[in-house]
Amino acid sequence: MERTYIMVKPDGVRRGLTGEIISRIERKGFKIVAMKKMLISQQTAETHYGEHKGKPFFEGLVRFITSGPVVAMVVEGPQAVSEMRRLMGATRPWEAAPGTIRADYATTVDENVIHGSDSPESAAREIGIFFKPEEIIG
Ligand code: YYY
Ligand code: MG
Repeated sequence: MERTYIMVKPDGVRRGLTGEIISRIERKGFKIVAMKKMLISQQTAETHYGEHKGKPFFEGLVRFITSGPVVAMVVEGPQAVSEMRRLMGATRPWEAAPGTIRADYATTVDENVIHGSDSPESAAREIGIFFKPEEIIG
């Protein structure tokens, strides 16, 4: 069993796509073991996206991810990290495979609806940023 950090980004929440995304995760057979709607602070956003600090899109990314509520989740299942990345599709929606969340619901890289951890190590780090251990109910 593996856990990953998934987040419906502010564009997805604004557009009313949260339910659709939750449905896809549940239909797949993965378990949502923690979930909350929240506003991310500037500082938390910079920590979460720390690997991108210094890149040209960093400031815009932090502004976007703090622009409205997100729905944060911990998703559990076999190969949850790579499987959720597969369900999400490529970062650039025009490169995402048809039927993936980003292919179906996004057109631009800066507003691509969903975040998912890119490795088990990132997942552990990101889950620790957004959830206390007691908020995760397996
Ligand atoms: O993990 P993933 O979200 O698929 O992509 P990352 O390369 O980690 O980039 C994080 C986030 O940054 C991406 O989802 C959108 C944004 N971004 C951007 O706005 N412009 C880029 N050229 C690259 C990434
Ligand atoms: Mg990433």
